[in-house]
Amino acid sequence: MKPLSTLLFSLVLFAAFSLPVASAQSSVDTAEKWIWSGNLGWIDARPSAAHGAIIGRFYCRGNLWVPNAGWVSLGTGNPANGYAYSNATGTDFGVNFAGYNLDGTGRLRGLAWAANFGWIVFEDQGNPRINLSTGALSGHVWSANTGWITLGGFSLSVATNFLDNGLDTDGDSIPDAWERLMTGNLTTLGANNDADGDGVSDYDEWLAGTDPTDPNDRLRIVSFAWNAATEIATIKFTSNPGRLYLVETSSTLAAPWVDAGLGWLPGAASSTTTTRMVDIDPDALRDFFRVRVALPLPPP
Ligand SMILES: [Ca+2]
Ligand SMILES: [Ca+2]
Ligand SMILES: [Ca+2]
Ligand SMILES: [Ca+2]
Repeated sequence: MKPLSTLLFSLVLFAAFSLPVASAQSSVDTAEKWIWSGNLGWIDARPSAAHGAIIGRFYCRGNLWVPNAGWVSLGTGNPANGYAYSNATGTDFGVNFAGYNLDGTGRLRGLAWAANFGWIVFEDQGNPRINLSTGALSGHVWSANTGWITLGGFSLSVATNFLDNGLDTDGDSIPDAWERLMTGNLTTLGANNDADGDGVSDYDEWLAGTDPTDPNDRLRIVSFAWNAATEIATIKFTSNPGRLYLVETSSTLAAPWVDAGLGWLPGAASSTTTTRMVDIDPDALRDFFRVRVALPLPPP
């Protein structure tokens, strides 16, 4: 029988050189995939399509590769509550997409695990974040053993091409994470359901980021006013900082709808409504307005 120390050494070697379990395709761009650590050097966020990082709309998974120090896991890919890692136990750890900053960037918060140098903390001081227009990551994360690690900001950068929606085990096209977050189960919401009876399907409420259990929350224009002298209209609509909106106009409800001039814009941070001003065509007998919504960085 081998002495215990030899067995332990073998196990450590095995852990250091074994590939982690492959998951879905990495979301990280093949060219913009580099993270910098003063002590570790360049870190590869997409060492391969199968083993690279997957940045999620709810939680992250996949891995980073440190040439000098091995694999870093962004999470188990299966948070216990279905939508966010608790980071309270060693089996329920990972990096979550945790809301939005005032500048509209998405917040990455939680714990990543490096087999060879321990926990990496995604926290408020370093403010690791995602630009929802470009997918670029920025900010810093902290490792007690190796110091600050920088996401972007140097000669090379790291960006995600999409935000992963995670599992859809019941096949209704509504991410299971959102179903569990909103209702605690997978059965209340369904592709052709309207659980709260507000006239907007559960699936469309997912796209709009509105509450599928609240009949008073749906995508709608809340108020509209216009100034005849300045020919400017003020339009206010329900919004979510995690969605993009396009105000469109038409002179007749039957005509093609066109961009009212603002382009796609994010929902206001820390608010359930967005207010914008648009020019009115002074020659038109009438103008109609509508608001469209889309998910930023949609999965391929
Ligand atoms: Ca589902
Ligand atoms: Ca469902
Ligand atoms: Ca509804
Ligand atoms: Ca609703």
